[in-house]
Formats: sequence, structure tokens, C-alpha cells
Amino acid sequence: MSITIAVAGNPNSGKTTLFNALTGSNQYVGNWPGVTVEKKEGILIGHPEVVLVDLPGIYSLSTNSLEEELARDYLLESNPDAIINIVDGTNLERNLYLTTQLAELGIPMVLAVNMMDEVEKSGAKIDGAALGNAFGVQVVEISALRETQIDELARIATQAAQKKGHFLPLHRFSGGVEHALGHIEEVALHQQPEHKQRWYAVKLFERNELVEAELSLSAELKAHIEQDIRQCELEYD
Ligand code: BGO
Repeated sequence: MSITIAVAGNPNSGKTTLFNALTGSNQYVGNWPGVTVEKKEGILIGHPEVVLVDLPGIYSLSTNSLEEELARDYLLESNPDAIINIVDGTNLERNLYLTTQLAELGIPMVLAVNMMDEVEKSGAKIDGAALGNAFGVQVVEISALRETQIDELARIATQAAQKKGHFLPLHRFSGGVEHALGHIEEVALHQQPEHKQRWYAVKLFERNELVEAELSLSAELKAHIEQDIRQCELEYD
């Protein structure tokens, strides 16, 4: 049985260092379809059945940059079995914006908090359990550079991927926003697979034009959704 795990993270989070540590020399390089952006894949050391796909370094999945489009299309269309999301532990808050968006995709995910050597040197501590609970994912604290906890990350990610299941996103927004998202799912998204509905609802709530076009929403439906969004804008100023 072949398993695919996508590796996603911000630029400079240590993604290339991690990818090399996880795959060694078992890498092959091609291009993403239709563009000249490099696509790297590799076999996970110790797990010959697992293919790792290195996604472009990105800050979010919301903009129209080529890298974000490639990552988003891959994650939505190729249905990898899991995501390893690498975040820079010395810059956690900024990195978690992407994490929130990845968690909405309904794909099993493991959070690799990197640069723990630097975090420890600074005397800071990361509450991995609280972080994991907030997103409903497992957290592994690693140093890609020093190769600490890399085998543990590989083991946990493979385990998550082997379940070949979907994951219902756990992260919750404020009450009014959740109400709007629920309503958007109900009026516009009931034909989409259940695990993807939240992703689409959040994107429609963000007035993401790519997603609006992809779903071919009628003007009437768009107006309906716009009412939900405006209501929240009023409520939360
Ligand atoms: C340079 N710990 C520490 N301390 N550094 C790390 C770790 C870690 O666990 N993981 C990665 N780095 P990329 P993207 C560099 O290149 O993998 C460092 O963009 C330098 N280079 O070594 O490239 C890694 O693929 C000169 O640092 O990230 C690299 O996500 C001086 O984080 C940087 C200092 O890693 C980015 C660092 C000429």
C-alpha cells in the first residue's frame, strides 16, 4: 500500500532541512504540472511505502501567488494521506496562520515544531499538548538541523496517514463566525465531501474569488452569503 505525505510550511521554517533529514538521498525532482516550479518527492527513510511530497514554502493558502495556488491545488485535488506541517518554534504565532488553514482541509496532520534547539537555548517552553489540542493534531518537537526527534516524527506521521481517513477540523472561531460558517455550509456546500465543507465555507467567508469561481455560485447564493459576512462584520466591528 502506498502512502503519500505532503510537507508544508512557511519559507525559512526549515522545510528543506527536514525534507533532507526525512528522505536522505532518496529524492527525485520534477516540475509541478504546467509550470517550471521545482517539485521534490522522496521516500521516507525506514518507511519504503511512504512518498513525501515537498510543497512550496508558503505563508497561507489564500492568495493568488503561484506557490500558494500549487500547494492549494495539490492538497485539494491529490488528496495526500497526511500533512507534516513544519513550523518555526522561535516564531510560532506567525507560522500558525498557515497551520489554521491547513487544519481546515480535513486531511490528517502532524505539527512538527522545529528549531527546538534555538527555543531551548532561549529558555522558552512550548506547551505541545495545548497546541495539539487546539488543532486536534499531534505535535512533535524537533530540530531538523540536529536531526532530533526525526524518527518519531516519521513514525507518527506514517501512523496518521495509514488510517487513510478524513479528519474533521477542530479549530473553532467566535460564535457569530461559526454561525455564519454553518449557514454557508448549509446553503452552498452540502454537495461537497463533508471533510472539505469547512475549508470551502471559510474561503467563501473570506470572499475568496478563486473559490467562488470554482464552486460556480449563483448571484443569488453569493448575495445570501454576503449577508452572513456583513452580519459578522457588524457584530465584530
Ligand atoms: C541557513 N535549528 C536551527 N538552529 N536552524 C535550523 C533548523 C533547526 O532545527 N532547521 C533549519 N534550520 P531551510 P526552508 C543559515 O541556511 O531548510 C536553519 O526555507 C545560513 N545559510 O540551516 O532552508 C537552516 O526550506 C547561514 O539556515 O528552510 C537554514 O523552509 C546562517 O534554518 C534556515 C544561518 O532552513 C532555513 C543559517 C547560509
